[in-house]
Amino acid sequence: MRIDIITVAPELIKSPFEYSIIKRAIDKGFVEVHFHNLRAYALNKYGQIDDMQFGGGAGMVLMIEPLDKCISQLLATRTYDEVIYLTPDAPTLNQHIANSLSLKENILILTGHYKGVDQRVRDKFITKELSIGDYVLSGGEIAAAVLCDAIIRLIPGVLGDETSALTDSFQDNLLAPPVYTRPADYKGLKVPEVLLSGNFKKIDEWRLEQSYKKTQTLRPDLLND
Ligand code: 6GU
Repeated sequence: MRIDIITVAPELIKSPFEYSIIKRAIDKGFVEVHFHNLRAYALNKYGQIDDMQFGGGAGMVLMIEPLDKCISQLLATRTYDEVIYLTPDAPTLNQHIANSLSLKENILILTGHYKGVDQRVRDKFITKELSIGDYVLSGGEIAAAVLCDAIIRLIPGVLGDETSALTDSFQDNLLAPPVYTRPADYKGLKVPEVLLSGNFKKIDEWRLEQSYKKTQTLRPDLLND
């Protein structure tokens, strides 16, 4: 997979790609991530990429011209399966969407900033818009890191234990069950007996039941999906 990210703040987004599972996925060649600084496509020597919005109102808007130059150049180089715009005024990312994106070959991600981008950019280039939740961030960079992490760990082969992504919270619309490790008794705080029983059928049943109870209490909305 190849992911291209257009951003006005490349430094803000790079470090999550330099650690742990994501770094290993890149090192092993499962994914390539390329950052493109929108500033390099600025209109003038002052590096202008944004302007005040028509009709008045607070906040700057990313202009269509630098974005057109940047996106068109990338589109001329390869075919993208999705051109994603990250913005709070969009449907929310979920595990189902992450699963489907993890099977793509080329993804282009545009991160918003300030008041967002000129609507014509969205109309002309964007194939999918996503938010990462019902709250507002200062920019889309952190959201892009979140999206990429969610996608990359799902690419087949990235996780050592092939089953471990399948037992994540949300993979079957259920929250993950509680987990325990040694010691079995810590100052009287005991691990549930069933987990020590060696009866794996019982253990699976217990975990599923715990997942259901937890989901019913904390996220009943997931059970209605
Ligand atoms: Cl994708 N961007 C920004 N700026 N804020 C957000 C978001 C995205 N998703 C939730 N809040």
